[in-house]
Amino acid sequence: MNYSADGVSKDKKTHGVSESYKPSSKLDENIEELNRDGFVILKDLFTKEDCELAKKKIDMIYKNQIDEFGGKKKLEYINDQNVARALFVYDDFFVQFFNNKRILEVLEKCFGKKYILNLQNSPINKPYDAHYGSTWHRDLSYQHFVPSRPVAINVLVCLDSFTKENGGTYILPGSHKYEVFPSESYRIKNETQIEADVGDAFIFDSLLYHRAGANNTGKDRNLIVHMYTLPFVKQQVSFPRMLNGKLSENEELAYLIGYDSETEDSVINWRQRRKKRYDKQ
Ligand SMILES: O=C(O)CCC(=O)C(=O)O
Ligand SMILES: [Fe+2]
Repeated sequence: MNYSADGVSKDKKTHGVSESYKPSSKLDENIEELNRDGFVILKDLFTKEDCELAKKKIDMIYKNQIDEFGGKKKLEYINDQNVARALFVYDDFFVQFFNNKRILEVLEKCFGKKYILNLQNSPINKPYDAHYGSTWHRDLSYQHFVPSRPVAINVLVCLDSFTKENGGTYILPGSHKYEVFPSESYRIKNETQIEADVGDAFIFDSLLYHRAGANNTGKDRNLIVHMYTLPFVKQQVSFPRMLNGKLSENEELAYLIGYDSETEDSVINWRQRRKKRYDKQ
């Protein structure tokens, strides 16, 4: 934008402003929102059919995980009921949700080329019921530093629409930029509820304070929660060790799953991995 001598821009929308951000694509606009407000919503990434099928499959995976752990009571004992974890390890149908081109292009703008999937879980937001996500938190628990660039980014895929009635996620916009959790009066004044449609992705900086809303409908609110991180952050569970070589054929997907950022068991193994990289060059 050009400025006249008195600093008034040609379109007369600013004066005294000599620096402004100029997005050159829709993607740049998304990144601007994500950086400044800490969140952005991408519309229509997944079909209704795939979202419906995902819900059925999540139900089956969750039942399987209840059995794995020895029953529902035991999950309740550790306060981990109503969440299915590591979905794509149980069914590779779920790869498409974290390996989506439009999501990855946002992530690459934020992280550069090197980042991994840290988790893929599905909390099942039951009517009139709270879970670990219903109180204010950051997805990097206990962290109070704020980095100059994102270390972790969440992508929530809406399998049901997020509405005021069914408890769409509440956020505190811009809170990823501040170390300390704000006061109650600030929270009440500034909390904003996310509304989105089936198939949308709600993307936010993992340091943004958020909570699930109260579900006051008779139906579950389903979603898939992803967190992606720079590779030095440990995964919630080790996908490479769970998969044991599965899904490692495609190099980019393998990197995303974390095959290249595991801690090695020995110096020999560490050097073998490094050798493979040199062999390729
Ligand atoms: O259910 C939601 O809207 C948010 C869930 C959440 O914050 C989490 O799983 O960490
Ligand atoms: Fe969360």
